[in-house]
Amino acid sequence: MSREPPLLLFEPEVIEGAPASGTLEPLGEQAFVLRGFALPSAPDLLAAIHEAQAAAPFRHLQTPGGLTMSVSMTSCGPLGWTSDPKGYRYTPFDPLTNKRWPPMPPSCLALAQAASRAASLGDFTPDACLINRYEPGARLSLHQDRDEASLDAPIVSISLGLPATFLFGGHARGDRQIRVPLYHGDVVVWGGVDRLRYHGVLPLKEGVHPVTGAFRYNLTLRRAG
Ligand code: MD6
Ligand code: FE
Repeated sequence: MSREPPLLLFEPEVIEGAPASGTLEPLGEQAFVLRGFALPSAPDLLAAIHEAQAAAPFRHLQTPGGLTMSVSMTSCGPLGWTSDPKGYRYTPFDPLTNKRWPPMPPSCLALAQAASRAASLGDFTPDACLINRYEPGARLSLHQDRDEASLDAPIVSISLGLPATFLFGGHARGDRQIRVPLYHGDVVVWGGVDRLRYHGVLPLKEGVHPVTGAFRYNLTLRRAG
């Protein structure tokens, strides 16, 4: 049987080497890649990252197991995600500066709401935006996102800069994973029955992106409180 053609969300825009912009690719029943969905907002999002990092610098967090994460992180919005030898949690204050996290930029909020609607996951008002910065070699090992108080809200994840390979598995750590290439401007949205699926990011390959240089950025918006 032939597959349905992908659903067009908006007028396509071409990026070299990347799948066609404007397509909605299913990863699960309630998990999708929205190709190129963040391209129109990319300049605003990158300016927002720049502003956030001036107030809340990127840092390599320690895991409860005592390892240093290869991805550097910061946050914006009312709640920020943090990790140290005592555990993972969301906090209203940045432990590095003891100040509130920088505000969530309107461009992030608007994009998260639009992406959730485009994926038929309903109204979404995130209160936390985790900002990940990958340099070549940085990776994120297989995990579930389960530190949020509202597990019924979806997660919206925006990729900017160098491409990465995203691993998307099942509900058990050992379940088979699919490999999903993510490019500048792609948005992953998942919720509902897929909300607790294991996922990770393979080590970032060396490269130079015209907009972000040697980095990949990922913004992950959640309802944490
Ligand atoms: C990343 N993303 O793409 C890491 N988590 O850099 C995540 O860990 C993630 O993309 C939950 C939902 C979507 C994600
Ligand atoms: Fe995650």
